Amino acid sequence: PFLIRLVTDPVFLAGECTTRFIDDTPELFDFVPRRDRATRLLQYISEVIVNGSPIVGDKLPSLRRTPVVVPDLDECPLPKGTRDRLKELGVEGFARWVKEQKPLLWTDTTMRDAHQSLLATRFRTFDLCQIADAYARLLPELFSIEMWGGATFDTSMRFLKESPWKRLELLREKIPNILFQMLLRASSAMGYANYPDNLVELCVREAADAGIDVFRIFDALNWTPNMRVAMEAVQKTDAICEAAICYSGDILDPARSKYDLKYYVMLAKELEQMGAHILAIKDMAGLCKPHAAEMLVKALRDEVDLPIHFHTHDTGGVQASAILNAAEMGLDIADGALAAMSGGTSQPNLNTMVEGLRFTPRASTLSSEALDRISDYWREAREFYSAFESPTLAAGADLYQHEMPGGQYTNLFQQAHALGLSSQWAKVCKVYADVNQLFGDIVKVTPTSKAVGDMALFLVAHDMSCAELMESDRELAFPRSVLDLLSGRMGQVEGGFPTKVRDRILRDEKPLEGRPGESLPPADLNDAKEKVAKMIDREPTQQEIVAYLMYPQVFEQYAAHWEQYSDTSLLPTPVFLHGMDAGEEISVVIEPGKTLIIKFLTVGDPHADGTRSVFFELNGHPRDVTVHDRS
Ligand code: BTN
Ligand code: 3PY
Ligand code: ZN
Repeated sequence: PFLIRLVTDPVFLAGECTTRFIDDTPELFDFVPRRDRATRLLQYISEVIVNGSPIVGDKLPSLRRTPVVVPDLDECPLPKGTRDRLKELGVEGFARWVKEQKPLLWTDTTMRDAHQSLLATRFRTFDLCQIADAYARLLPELFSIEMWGGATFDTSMRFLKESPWKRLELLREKIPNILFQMLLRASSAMGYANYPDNLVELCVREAADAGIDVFRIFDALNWTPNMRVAMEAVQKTDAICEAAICYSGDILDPARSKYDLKYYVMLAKELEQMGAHILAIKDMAGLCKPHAAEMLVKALRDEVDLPIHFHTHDTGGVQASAILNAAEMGLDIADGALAAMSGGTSQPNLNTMVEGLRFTPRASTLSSEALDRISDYWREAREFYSAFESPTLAAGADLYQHEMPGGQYTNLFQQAHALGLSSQWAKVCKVYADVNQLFGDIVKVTPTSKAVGDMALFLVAHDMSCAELMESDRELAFPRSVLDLLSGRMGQVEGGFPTKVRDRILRDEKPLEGRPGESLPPADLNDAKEKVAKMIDREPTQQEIVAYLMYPQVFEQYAAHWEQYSDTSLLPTPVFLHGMDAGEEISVVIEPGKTLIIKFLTVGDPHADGTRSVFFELNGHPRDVTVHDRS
């Protein structure tokens, strides 16, 4: 039987074998031979051709199937950038350098927040890497590239079946000269719940080792005790600790006194005391109006010694003004997204803001030509993801009532749509605002925004108002996120949640006292290591252990996908999402020097057992794959 298995082993047949073939292929001696990468990739492509991809579902096909041509920059030297400067000056010296700069400095969020807010975080490493070299060579004056954290960690494994760590490694290789920035949800790290302190520390250490230079840390309730563990962990590395105040309410409105100017100044001073190197204003919902931004930056300039970095979303359409006004008041760094990925729930347009400041004292040395050239790439690559675009969904002035974060706005609409509630979208927004008041007017950003959104959908689906909820004592199965929020598992709010509301929702459950991280048992790293080893059949890396501990089920499914299909992140995006057209041919580099030429021929008629054969040419040789037709 060994000989028979050998001559039918696909690696052997595909000519992929080397002289170490027998040593490297112990599974030949198992009764179920493990299939080689080419076969597993063909299996994946066949599944998508016959049954469609689960992440696309019944969404419309992409606008684009052909690869995007990228600029050839071989002749272009690799200039020194902010990362070289950080290495040269150290963190403190670098922060001083930032403050001394006349030009407004810029962070490009296209690789993280922009696609998180516009395309449900679906951009794949494959497409990010294509343009990475152009960033390194053409935009060395950028302050930083935000390319990690937030929802990318979860989404890359859950939907894209690719490793967030590998993304960081590949981009780092291609862009050695510009600072890389990530968004860290303080004690929730890259997740939706508070994690044990040792796991938060490990996340930070691994991310810094893998190449993150700037950690933007926020707590979803602006509760500073919940930021300390993450901040101190960053301070133990060579990376920059950028601590964020999350902006809520309206400092211009005297009637909204909970989040007034004094509140933000106090918070900023506290973060400075806690050792922040940079202060971020994180305006996740785009509420910090042009004159509010001016007032806030001016006050913070006067009261705090740190460089100030402003992040906003253009959901309401007027936020470029907020940035330009803040620049007048001495803002040091601003976030924007490249033109083709800007606007709406994403960041304001970096290309036109840079041009808007040309010939002023805050003018940047960034090349507008380079920005436009790279934006052209994003415009074309975005067409691969048209299945994930939201319908036109402009916010009205009600944005300032419901205060929904940019990343959540399109997402919650999709969730409402899935529940058959999209025709009641205005009501969902109204109830979202009511729920916020019911909970005591809280800061809403991941994960607290998710709790408010889940509660709003829950109430609309039950056709119930906040008042009716409070009047009735009917037992209801509230969303998990709502229970987590009101029980204190996401951290505490200054002054606590309104007692009546908390009791109505938690009933007999006793809320948590103090900081959740204090009462959570430490993550058991050895146990995790053993479990992951079983899933992936080898000794796991620390990065894989972190991924598993943050998202146990997602990681398990991700590992199962790899076992079944190998590394599908190597496939071009249209193939990954939508399969191939008959007659189409692609080449897939599975490792340096090893390329698969895959040509899809046709799908056969169904067999009696419900399977179909899918016919390919692989490196010129006929191959067929059997899949169950579930369509
Ligand atoms: C924010 O609150 O500022 C951003 C919200 C991020 C939403 C992410 S996208 C994927 C995941 N699914 C959700 O429903 N929420 C998160
Ligand atoms: C995230 O946590 O992912 C955010 O973008 C918050 O604004
Ligand atoms: Zn954001």
